[in-house]
Parts: sequence; C-alpha cells; structure tokens
Amino acid sequence: MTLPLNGIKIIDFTHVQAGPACTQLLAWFGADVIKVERPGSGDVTRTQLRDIPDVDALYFTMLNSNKRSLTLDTKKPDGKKILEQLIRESDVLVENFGPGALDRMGFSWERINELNPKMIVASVKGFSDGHHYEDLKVYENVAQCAGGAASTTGFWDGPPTVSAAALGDSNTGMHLAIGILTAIIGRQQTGKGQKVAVSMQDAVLNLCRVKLRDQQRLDRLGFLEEYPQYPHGEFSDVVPRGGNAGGGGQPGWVLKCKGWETDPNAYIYFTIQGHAWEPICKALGKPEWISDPNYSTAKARQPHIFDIFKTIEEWLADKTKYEAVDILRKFDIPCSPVLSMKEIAEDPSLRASGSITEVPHKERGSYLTVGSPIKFSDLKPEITGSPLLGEHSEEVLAGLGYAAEDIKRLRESQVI
Ligand code: CAO
Repeated sequence: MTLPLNGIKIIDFTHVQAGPACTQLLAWFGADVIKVERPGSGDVTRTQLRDIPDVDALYFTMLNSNKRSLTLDTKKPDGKKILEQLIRESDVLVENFGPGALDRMGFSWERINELNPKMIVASVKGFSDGHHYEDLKVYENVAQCAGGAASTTGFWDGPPTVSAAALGDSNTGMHLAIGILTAIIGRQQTGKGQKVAVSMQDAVLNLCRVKLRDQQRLDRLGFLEEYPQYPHGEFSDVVPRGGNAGGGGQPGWVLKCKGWETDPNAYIYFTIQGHAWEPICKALGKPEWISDPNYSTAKARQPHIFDIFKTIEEWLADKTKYEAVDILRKFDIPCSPVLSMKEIAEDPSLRASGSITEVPHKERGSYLTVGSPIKFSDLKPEITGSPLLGEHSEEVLAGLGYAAEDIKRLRESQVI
C-alpha cells in the first residue's frame, strides 16, 4: 500500500520516549525512519526495565516500531562524515538530546542548514530556548511539575501528583509531529527547511489550559464553583487540586460499584450533564428530584453535590461497573467503567480497531503495543516490530554507496 509519508526520509536521532513517540508515528504513516544509535549500547530503553534477559525491553519495542536501526558513533570523524551524507539526502532530523548536545557534536542548526537548506530539524527539549531553565535536562515527571499538571492534580489534602499518562513525553512527541508535518507543507511553498522545537513544559501547559482559565477566574471571583472546595471549603490564591472533579461545567466523580472493597478498579466515572438531570433522576429512582428546587439546576445541586454522589453510590452498590454503564448509557448519561490495563489489553473493541495490536519481534516473539489512535478512511497503518540494534546498518550504508570492505572497516573501528 502507498502511504502518505512515503518518500520522506527521517534521521531519527531520538531516545527514551518523547522523540521516539514522534518518529514512530511518522513511520506508521510511511516515512523512512532511520534510528541512529550509539554502537554497542543504542537507545537506553533497549535495556531499561527488561522482562526477558538480553532481549530488547518493551519500553523500546513499543516506541520504535516501523523504524530501521543504524548504529553510528557520531563523535568519530568517520561517523560525522556518514551523518553529513545522511543529512544531505534526508528531509527531517529529529532529536531530543540534552541541551547543547547536537551543537557539541558539531551539528548546529546553522551547520545542518548549510549541508541541506531543505532539512527540517525538529527538537524536543525540557524548556524552550531562552527560558531561564533552558539548560536543564528533563524527564516526564519534571515536565508535569513545570507545566502546571502536578500542582493541579491529586487531592486537596495530598501533595502535587503526577499523571500516569505521558503528558511530558509522548504528548510532546505528538506536538512535534504536528510541527514537522506543518514544516513539510511549509517547505512545499518556500523550498526551505526550518527549525521546529517543542518544549515539554509547553506541551504539558497546552493540555493544562483549563487550569490557566481557572487561575484567571479565581483571581477575579475568589472561588471556583465546580471544584469540591465550593462552597464549604476554602480557596487560596492558586488553583487547588480538585480530586476527581469534572474540569468543565459538568460535575462528575469516580463512584464505587459492587466489589470495590476488593477490586481496586470497581468504579465508574459518572458525569451529571445539565440536560441529563431528568434521565439521571429516573435512572436512580428519584423522580421527585426533577422538580425539587434544591436539585433542579446545576447551581442548586452544587452545594450538596457529594450527597447526590452518595445517593448514586447507594444505587450502584449492587451493580458491577459494567452493569451500571449498561443501564446508564440508555439514559444518555456520559459515564465509563474505570478500566484496568489488564482489561484494556484484553478489550475486543480495542483489538478490532487496531488501537491495541500484537506485533512480531525477532527475538522476543510477539508483544502487545498501542497502535495508531488516529483512524483514516483510506489508510490502516501496519505496525511492524522494532528493529534490533544496528539491524539495518549495512543496508543504510550500502544505500549511501559504501562497499562491503568499507563497512567491515567501519565496524572494526566501532564507528558502526
Ligand atoms: N554517537 C555518539 N555520541 C552520542 C550518540 C551517538 N550516536 N548519541 C548520543 N550521543 C551523546 C550526545 O552527543 C551527548 O554527548 P555530550 O553530552 O558529551 O555532548 C551524550 O550522548 C548524552 O546525551 P544526552 O544529554 O541527551 O543524554 P542523557 O542520558 O544525559 O540525558 C535526557 C537524557 C532525556 C535527560 C536528555 O536527553 C534530555 O533532557 N533531553 C531533552 C528532553 C527530553 O526529550 N526528555 C524526555 C526524555 S523521555 O522521558
């Protein structure tokens, strides 16, 4: 099948999660992604959290499918020469090294632009250029703290809390992919490449914009009506942690279902959407609440919202989370069971849509990975296994014109 990004050649100088998530997405959609890795060791995630001795860890395999692997020591003169050749004939270079690493290697933006004015250079850093923390190295949770997610996540009586979702890593990679595709379209108009950068702090902040909304409302009003602190608790001058409260105008909470005493995920998320109040009352067997002025408007309900949630929990006590959702869906109530990773891994709908997919690997056998969350009418990305370290070194070098004896020499001198 011809894929939309066929013909786009990407030098994938990324490691860990943020950069690899970006280039993996582009590889799914047809780009030729050549992962450049240090000889002998490669991306650190190949060995991190291994579940099978001496076999690439799932951390690596789940972020590097559909790529080719070239080992190259880009600090050695011969390695630099090869990288220069690759830059001359590629479209995009993606990197997420620590600040200044690419410059120290001799590949500043100016140098790359000189080698190939059409080249798009895409970078992930912890903080943006010129930021007072621009020199910092950053991992996921650091970004969540810097981007406003941690201070606003968790319960009011506990510490700032990070999310399990990779808001700093994969999320930044997705932002970078949008930037790269935009630069590719821009290049079709101008013929010129450009530098594209996303900082992890900015990418987290972009997902926390409703909290910046709330800060401004709090500054003006002194309270936030949709937070559990309203109206009985206290507000300070910063957006508080709101537990499991809904972030918009729809109150919601995580509610216990049958079996919660022993099953850590026997819960549903229940949303009280304004226009669904009547069906909620009917579903709960509380028709008198429909016209009761203490309950009939969202504003009237808010002061005793937790009493309402308690009543809903009483109704849920003899229903599993699946039974509850099956009833509530008939009343058009936005809700979902809280799903464990085990349930997600086995979910037939996610398998059928390709959002969870089983992929073959040369050494570990098959493994589960997350497939493309983006669905197209004319494109179904085929997810292939991740490459072994240096699996495609000879193939890539032969493509650059290196003869077998040159490749042997480069291997002996540990350039590849
Ligand atoms: N050949 C030769 N040298 C190579 C190489 C190769 N193929 N690939 C990498 N290197 C070198 C780099 O040039 C760098 O050398 P110097 O520091 O001597 O200039 C060195 O390896 C280390 O690179 P690094 O700073 O990126 O790696 P680190 O393990 O110290 O830091 C991380 C890791 C993630 C904290 C840092 O890369 C970073 O802050 N990246 C930007 C933010 C980011 O993407 N973080 C998300 C990571 S996902 O959780």
